[in-house]
Amino acid sequence: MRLQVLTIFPELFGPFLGTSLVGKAVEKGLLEVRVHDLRAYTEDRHRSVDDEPYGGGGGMVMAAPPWMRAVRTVSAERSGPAPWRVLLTPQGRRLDDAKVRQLAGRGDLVLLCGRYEGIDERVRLSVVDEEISIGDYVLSGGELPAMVLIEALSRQVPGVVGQSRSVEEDSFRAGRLDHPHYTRPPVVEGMEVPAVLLSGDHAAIERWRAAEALRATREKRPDLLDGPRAEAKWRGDASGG
Ligand code: 4HQ
Repeated sequence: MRLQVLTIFPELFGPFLGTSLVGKAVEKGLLEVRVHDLRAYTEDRHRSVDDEPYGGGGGMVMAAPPWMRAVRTVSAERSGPAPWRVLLTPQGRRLDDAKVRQLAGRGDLVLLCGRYEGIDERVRLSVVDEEISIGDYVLSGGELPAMVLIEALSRQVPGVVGQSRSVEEDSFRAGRLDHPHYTRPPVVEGMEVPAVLLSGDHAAIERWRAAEALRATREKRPDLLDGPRAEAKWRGDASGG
């Protein structure tokens, strides 16, 4: 999978793209990420990317021309199908597991990371295919949302997540939360590991984990178990996400 990022803070991505599972995916060539400095697409002496909002009010708005040039340039760099262009914004559809998988299947992506009060609306109208939000809170830029998306996408790329923990087993894939985990030491401040996990009875361990996953979901995220989407999922409908 190939991702391109447009930002005025490309330096934010360095350590992230070189570390842990994402770092390994990039190293192995399973994931290709190119980070572009939006300022490279400005044409004035000061390389300015923002301006005052029409209609007045506080804050600054990112001007359209550098974005238009940047998105069109990086989108046309390779022959073949045009990349899918995603704007990170609280106005977008909330990211979830189904959306991550859908985006992972779209092939190349261009991620637009805005700053300030946002980007001139005409950028969205002309060079954005989809708006994505990582949640209902306000950040100062789209860079962290882009990293959230990149990390989630990387886990969908075949070969990135080792066989020790299959992507198919992942929490949410099954529409429920994960079961609790334990490791050594056997006693921590008086709290013991559930005996079944030490029993060596793998069938019993699987039953316990399934029951605990269901219990945790009922207790912490009942919304995952009820409603039309969850019902469709248990029936195995495509619409169930
Ligand atoms: N932003 N999910 C970029 C967000 C956000 C979010 C705020 C995006 C500021 C300029 N993006 N603008 N939440 O809070 O994606």
